[in-house]
Amino acid sequence: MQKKYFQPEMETMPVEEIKKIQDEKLVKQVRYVYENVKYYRDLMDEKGVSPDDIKGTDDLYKLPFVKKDDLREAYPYGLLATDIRNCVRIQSTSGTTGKRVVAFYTQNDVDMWEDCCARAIVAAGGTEGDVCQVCYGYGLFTGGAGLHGGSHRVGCLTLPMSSGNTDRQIQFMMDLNSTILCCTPSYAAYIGETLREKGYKPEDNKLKAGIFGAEPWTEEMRRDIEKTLGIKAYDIYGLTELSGPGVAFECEAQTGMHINEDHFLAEVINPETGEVLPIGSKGELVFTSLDKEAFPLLRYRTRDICVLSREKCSCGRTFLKMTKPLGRSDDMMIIRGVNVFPSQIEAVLLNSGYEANYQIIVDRVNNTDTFDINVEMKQDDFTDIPGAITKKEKELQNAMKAMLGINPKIHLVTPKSIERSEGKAVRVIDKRKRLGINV
Ligand code: DLL
Repeated sequence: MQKKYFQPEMETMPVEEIKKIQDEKLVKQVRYVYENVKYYRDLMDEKGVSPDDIKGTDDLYKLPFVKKDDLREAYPYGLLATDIRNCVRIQSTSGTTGKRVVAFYTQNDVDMWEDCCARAIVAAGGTEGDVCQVCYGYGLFTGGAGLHGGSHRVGCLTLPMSSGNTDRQIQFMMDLNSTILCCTPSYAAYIGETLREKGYKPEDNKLKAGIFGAEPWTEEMRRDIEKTLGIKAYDIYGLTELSGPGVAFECEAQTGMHINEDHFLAEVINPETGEVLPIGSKGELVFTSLDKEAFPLLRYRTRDICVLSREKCSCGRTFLKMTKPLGRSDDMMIIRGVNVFPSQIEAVLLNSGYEANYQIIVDRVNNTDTFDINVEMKQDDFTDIPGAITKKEKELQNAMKAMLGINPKIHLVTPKSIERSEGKAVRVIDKRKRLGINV
């Protein structure tokens, strides 16, 4: 049966009631964190704030911020709030200079996360009659696991494809009549293009909706994907630290993503000063989890820049809306859906005996991100033995792949050929900006 909401009692709750629930949950979550996580206790003690000072969401500003660096410092167990025996899952994302962010989940945490993804699927028109093809990566990345769990909850027939092997994706899509496609927008565009090349028209597939996120994309790209696949394309946002996809999701209005406010409390701050900005201002998105058990986060700085809105939505949902991320307040790049920091690349170069003279060039060609790194050889490495440089490039590529999880194209260039800068070195040239992508 077609449902409009997965959990209507929460998703359409009057705003004053949402605030009341958030007030109550925040008080509990802060006390829980203070009592169970030494790292937080120390941060709060240092700031002179105790759980008694937090009587509701209006007191949120009193709490210290937490950043990715804190997660790194506390790796792997430092922010765990429960006995490891209560945890049933970890997921992970790449972090700066090799240390990954590892997020832990109890069964309740997984249930909450999957509910959030189920809300997104139902908002995109999903029902138990749908065939949901999940081609986000499965494994440590949260995309596959999150949408997979959500699809089960809705009762869709779930195709756990993971990413890649486009011919097989298309074969299953056609033979098993997939109606919902979940993947990164660039992969959706690539699938669309491949279908077209194979001679399929949009009406030849049974797809009706796509749930696309994990990387920046534009309205132009949305229109393009909708046209080539003959679907409605919905945005979905999330981050591993908070659970994964489903922190926010788009509804039929396609005008921003509803934040699952009964689980995640959102603020926007000035990234320079930390000052909390009024709703409607552009700033860095900060999240506080409200009912997580294993890996709760208080005032976590996402580094994603966006604008929040409390305007009434035509879909009937009352949850706050966020715009697409409009950029980042740090230097993280998202390449083929994978988070990459220049510092990781630099670490590999230095560990492999190169100097920090390099340039990263990212572009999007035929809807796929290209990723090239020019690296200067040292004078002694310069050789004209045939194949020697190609061999070194391959070695460096393997080291990069091991660190980043994706394969850049390495170009060893002659010493002193990368332009030196007198100010801040221009390490990254992201040509995707020309496509209007908010990198
Ligand atoms: O990308 C979780 C996810 C999976 C979201 C599948 C949506 C779909 P991480 O790998 O931890 O988690 O990366 C989180 O990706 O801080 C944003 O910068 C970016 N991001 C996520 N969703 C979107 C989106 C997953 N819809 C980081 N638009 C976040 C733009 C997004 N950027």
